[in-house]
Amino acid sequence: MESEDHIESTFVMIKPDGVKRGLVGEIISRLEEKGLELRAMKFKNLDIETAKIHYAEHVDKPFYEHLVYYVTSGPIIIMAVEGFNAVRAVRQLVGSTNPIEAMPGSLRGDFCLEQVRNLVHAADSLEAASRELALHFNKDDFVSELPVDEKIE
Ligand code: 3AN
Repeated sequence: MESEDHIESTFVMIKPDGVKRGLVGEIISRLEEKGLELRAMKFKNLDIETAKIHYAEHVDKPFYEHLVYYVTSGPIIIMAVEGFNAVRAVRQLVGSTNPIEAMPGSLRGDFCLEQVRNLVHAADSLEAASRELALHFNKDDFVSELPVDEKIE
């Protein structure tokens, strides 16, 4: 079920092509500039077992093996991102699955051409976000809201 107008947490992954091409800063900036906040972040290599679980819904698709191979082929960044209607907000920033159809101004629209190597993954529903956050993070990976308006003496 899609949520309506409230604070949500969603799962975002910068895929190996995004890391390799040096687009980590750009992607995180887009999220931050939108007003979304990071709650957890890891720089890691994804193991094959976790990649298969993450993409389980695509197990019967012809691109599944290639997708699992690709997403485990180099380091990735995974993030928990929080904000108002975060699931839909991040999907809009990311753009359509096929980068050729993704709108200019979206990350995929601006920075990639191919369907498999499409830069960034973002959960497509609140249910998917909960499932993916639980798959990739532990409870103690999350930070609570920072008092950014207070000076640290
Ligand atoms: P999205 O990442 O936009 O939610 P999904 O969940 O349909 O898209 O697909 C998951 C991933 O599978 C995509 N990010 C892309 O890397 C790959 N993929 C999806 N459709 C295709 C396709 N037709 N050919 C090749 N790869 C695909």
